[in-house]
Amino acid sequence: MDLFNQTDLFSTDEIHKTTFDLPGADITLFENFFTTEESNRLYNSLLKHTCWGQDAMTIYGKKVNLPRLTAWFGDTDKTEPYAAFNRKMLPWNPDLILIKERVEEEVNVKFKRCLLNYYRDGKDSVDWHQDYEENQRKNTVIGSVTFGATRPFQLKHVTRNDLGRIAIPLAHGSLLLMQGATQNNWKHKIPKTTKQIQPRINLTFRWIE
Ligand SMILES: O=C(O)CCC(=O)C(=O)O
Ligand SMILES: [Mn+2]
Repeated sequence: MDLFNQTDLFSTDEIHKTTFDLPGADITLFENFFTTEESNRLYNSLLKHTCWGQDAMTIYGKKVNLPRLTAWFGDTDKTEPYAAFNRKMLPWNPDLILIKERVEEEVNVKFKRCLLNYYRDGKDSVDWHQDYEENQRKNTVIGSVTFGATRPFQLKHVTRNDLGRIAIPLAHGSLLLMQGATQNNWKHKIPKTTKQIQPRINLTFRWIE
């Protein structure tokens, strides 16, 4: 299935790097970080071979399913608390090792784990949040890789409303690096949309225990 072939005559598979000048953030986008051919293969393979699970959150004593499917991978098979839920962490597989090593070439860290999110359609989303625990957010690295539909990655500063919202479109084969104190100063989300869109897979590589 080649759903995400670029049809634009002028587009190429060249990596395009953009840095965002936002206060208290260190964010770089690499478009075409993976070629269209690699991205199509990885999208299909991850979609088919990942053991996708339905996590839930408890809100006011009521169990509510997260609006997306997830899977955790990492260095060990320790359980990882996430969104008030314990999901088993699965060992790395060849697709994830390939992606992880390519991302690691751009940053001076070795990632310890990765959260996969599968957004089946426009109703799937992730609400405003910051990554990592509160006491860890001042110096972190997140490597966020997208395959499938382009969705806007919205950012808003934790305290400064005057800065407004920023939306970075994360396209098939892109890498978004968030470093330094980004998680401490900015929240992010993937909003829902009523548009008919293709599914999307996002991988966030993390390095703190
Ligand atoms: O899907 C995305 O681009 C973001 C996912 C995310 O923020 C998370 O899993 O923490
Ligand atoms: Mn996040």
